[in-house]
Amino acid sequence: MLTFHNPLHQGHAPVHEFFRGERVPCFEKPARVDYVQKALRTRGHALAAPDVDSAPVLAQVHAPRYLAFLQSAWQQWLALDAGNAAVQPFPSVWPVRSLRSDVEPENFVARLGLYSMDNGTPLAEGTWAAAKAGADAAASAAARVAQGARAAFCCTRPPGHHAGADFMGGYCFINNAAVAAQWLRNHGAQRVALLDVDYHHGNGTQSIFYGRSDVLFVSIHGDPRTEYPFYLGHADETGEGEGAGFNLNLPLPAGTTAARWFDALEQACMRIVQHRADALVVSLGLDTFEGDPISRFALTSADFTRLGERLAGLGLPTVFVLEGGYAAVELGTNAVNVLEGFDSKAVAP
Ligand code: Q9C
Ligand code: ZN
Repeated sequence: MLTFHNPLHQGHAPVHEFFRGERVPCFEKPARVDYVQKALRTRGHALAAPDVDSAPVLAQVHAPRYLAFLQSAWQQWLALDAGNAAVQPFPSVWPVRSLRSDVEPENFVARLGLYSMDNGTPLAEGTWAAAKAGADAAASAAARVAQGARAAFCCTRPPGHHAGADFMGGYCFINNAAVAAQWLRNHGAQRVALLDVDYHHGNGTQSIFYGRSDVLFVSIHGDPRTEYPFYLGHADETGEGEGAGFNLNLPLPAGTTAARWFDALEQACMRIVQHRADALVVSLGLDTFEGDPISRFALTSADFTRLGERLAGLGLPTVFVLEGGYAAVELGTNAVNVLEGFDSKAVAP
C-alpha cells in the first residue's frame, strides 16, 4: 500500500507521562512507528515522504490561537527558564465549568491548561515539527486518494484523534484524520465517512465534525463510563444542528472479544454505506489488540487482517491514518495486516 511516513516523528520524544499519580515511561514513543516502518519495508511496501503542505487545511480544522500556541510552546517554555530544556511541561490547572476559556492568560502553564484536556500529553522540543509533518503526511495521503489512488496510509506519530479544534490530549496535538477528511472535502468529495477503530473514543474528531453533515463520524471504542477519554463517546451523541444524525458512537465494554467487536463493525459499515460517502478515512488505532498494555479489548493479529478485508468491501477510496497502539513490538505486524487485508480484497473504486 502507498504509504507516507513522517520524517520528523522522532523529534517528538517526551520521556515521562503520569500513570496513577506516578511518572512512568511514555507509552507513545518513537519505537512504535519504527516498528511499523520496519514491517512495511520487510513486507515490500514503499515509503514516501510527505509532499503536500497541510497549513491551509490545518486552519480549517484547528483554531488560530491554538496553532499559534503549539507552534511556539517550546520556545515559551524555555523563555521561562533556560533549565527547562531538560524538563517536560505539564498543565496543572484547567478552565472547567464556570471558568473562562475566551481570555488567553499570559502565564504559560495556565495557557497550557487552556489548550489541554489532560496532563497525559507531554510536549517536547520537536513536538510541533513532528505534529506538523504528520499532518503533511495525512494531507499527502488524502491528496493521492483524491487524485484517484484506491488507498493510502499515513504512518505517523504523535497520533491525532483526541485533539480537538483548540486542544491537545491523549498523546495528540493535531488531528491528522480530520486533516485528511477536510482535504478530501476540499478536493472533490461531497461526502466523507470517518471511521475510528482506535480503542479510545475519538473525542477530538467527533467534536470537530459534530455540527456538520458532510463528514459522518463513526466510532467503535471502549465504553467511556470506564475508559479514556471518559467525558465523550456515549451512544446518545448523534450530532447537532446540520450534523444531527451524522455521528454514530458504538461503545463496547472493556473485555470485548472479536465476535462482538466485528458485530459493531458491521453496524458501522451499514451506516457508512447509508451515507453514500465518496471517500473513507480510517482512524487506525491498533490498541484494540489483546496484548495492548493500556487497553482492554481482545483482537488478535489475524483479526486485523479481517478488519482490512471488511473495509475494502466498502469499495471506497480510503485513507488510513495511524492512531494508537502501544504493544510496540507487535504494532508493525498488526498495522500491516490491516493494510494487506485491505489490498487483498480491494478492487478499483
Ligand atoms: N497513562 C491514543 O490511543 N492515557 N491515545 C491513558 C495511561 C490516555 C490514548 C493512561 C490514553 C490516550 C491515541
Ligand atoms: Zn487509543
